[in-house]
Amino acid sequence: MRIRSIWPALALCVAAVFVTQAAFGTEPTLIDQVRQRFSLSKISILSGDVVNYINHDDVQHNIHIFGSDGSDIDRGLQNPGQTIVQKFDKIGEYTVRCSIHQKMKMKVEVRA
Ligand SMILES: [Cu+2]
Repeated sequence: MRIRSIWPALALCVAAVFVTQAAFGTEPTLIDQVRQRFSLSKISILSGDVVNYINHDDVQHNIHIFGSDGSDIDRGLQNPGQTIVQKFDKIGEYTVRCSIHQKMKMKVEVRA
């Protein structure tokens, strides 16, 4: 009797995981900052998707995003070990740069 009563609780847990995944959508895209480079030079994501920029270097970086629509988002200084979580809502082409290291550059295509 006792063992049987655990199944409804387990089913609820599994259901909760699925509901949580549906609420938060897809997993974030991970971009590593290593040896003063972005791990990918170009990505294509859907509007509303999230990109996590993870600083694996022992120096500060910066995430500065320039949109083809003229938008300009500067996320400020990023310390070693710090992750910057950036959501891309608007469809378009973006260039992501580090204002400290000029060679750090990547493209983000955001589509519907
Ligand atoms: Cu940098």
